[in-house]
Amino acid sequence: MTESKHHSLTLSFSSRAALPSCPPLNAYLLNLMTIKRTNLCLSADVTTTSELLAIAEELGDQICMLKTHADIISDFSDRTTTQLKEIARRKHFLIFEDRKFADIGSTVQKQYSAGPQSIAKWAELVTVHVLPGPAIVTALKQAAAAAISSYNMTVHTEISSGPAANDSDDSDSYDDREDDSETRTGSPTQNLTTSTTRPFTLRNPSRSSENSFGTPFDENNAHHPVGLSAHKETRKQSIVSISTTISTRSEPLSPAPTKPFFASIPQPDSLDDALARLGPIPYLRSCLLLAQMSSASNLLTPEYTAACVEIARDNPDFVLGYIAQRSLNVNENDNFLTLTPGVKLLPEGMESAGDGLGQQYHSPKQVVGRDGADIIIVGRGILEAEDRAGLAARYRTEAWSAYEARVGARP
Ligand code: BMP
Repeated sequence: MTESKHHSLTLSFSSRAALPSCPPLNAYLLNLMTIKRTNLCLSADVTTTSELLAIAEELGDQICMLKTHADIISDFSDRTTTQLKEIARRKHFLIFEDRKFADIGSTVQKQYSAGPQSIAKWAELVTVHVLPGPAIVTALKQAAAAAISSYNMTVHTEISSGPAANDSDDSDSYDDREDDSETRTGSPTQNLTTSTTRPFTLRNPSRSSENSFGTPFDENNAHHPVGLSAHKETRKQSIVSISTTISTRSEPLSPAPTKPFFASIPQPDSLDDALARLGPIPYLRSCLLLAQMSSASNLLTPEYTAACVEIARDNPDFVLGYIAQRSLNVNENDNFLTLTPGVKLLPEGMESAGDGLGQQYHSPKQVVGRDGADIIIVGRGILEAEDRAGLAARYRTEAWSAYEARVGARP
């Protein structure tokens, strides 16, 4: 009797995105992959900002994700991430910092959000070892929420000035003063007793309102233009009340996508049209649990992997999936993504290969078709090639064909 396959192995990426329980970043990524027809993640293991940006620019159209190791970039700075994000926005790929957090909750929060890398600011995804226990995930989730609320906000400030509503304790209305001749600077909600003959004008209202809070009004001095007192005795008293309102409103720079946002466009007119409908990369954060490693004789035992799966199931709103060598979706509700490193185009008939440093490689067809990977992670197979774009295209085609064959999609 043949064992039936888990639905995540047979459903298309867009159908998985449309499942009601699929979190927004997962759904966005699955739809992005569908639109761009790529399940290739480039492992951009380069050591300078210029190399990183050049490779992102050159290969950005071919990938769904770019993986970084920020700590190997010798001139890493804010400029690195600002420019990388600009390329990611233009070429539509997620950024994934392969940080492999493995410390106590309090420390990983700082490693994630602070320091020269400030990863939470720029990487949609990070990798996590669950060795310290489940709190590493909940701590990062908390820090991610804090980062989203502090960085994904734009603050609109509106400043308005005008006569205060209850400014009627004098027979001289605001309009009545049209013939006043002094130019005055008001301060917020202050009653100015003046005796002037010139129109009352609020000079540079925005500056005034920003700067004058907390500045006590000195009736005899600061706001009285030179010569004002000379008129005091000759003109009637009038009360001027200026009210300055400063209101601020915060709203997300990038709102979370609402679902289902792809179901309605199964046959978009063009790539650009489909990407435009999908919308910009949402300001969301998730992590990937290192459940299995590609290196020979690693110590991630099956029990350890099973514990990872439990932690993922407890945090589906923050765990996008696994770094693993095969799909770990077993339960009915499992819809985690499987990202597999250790991938190389192998000569016909060759089952596996290594790099002499413990890395073990399998082909895109093996990992996607046979083992259920959703995304292949490829570094040196592309980076060390003469023709990087050509090799990226080959990895992309092989992995995408293996996916289509797996889900029974028409090419
Ligand atoms: P390459 O394709 O050049 O072997 O690079 C693989 C990349 O994936 C490296 O950046 C490595 O850190 C990462 N990686 C891996 O190889 N195996 C794992 O189990 C987990 C990883 O993150």
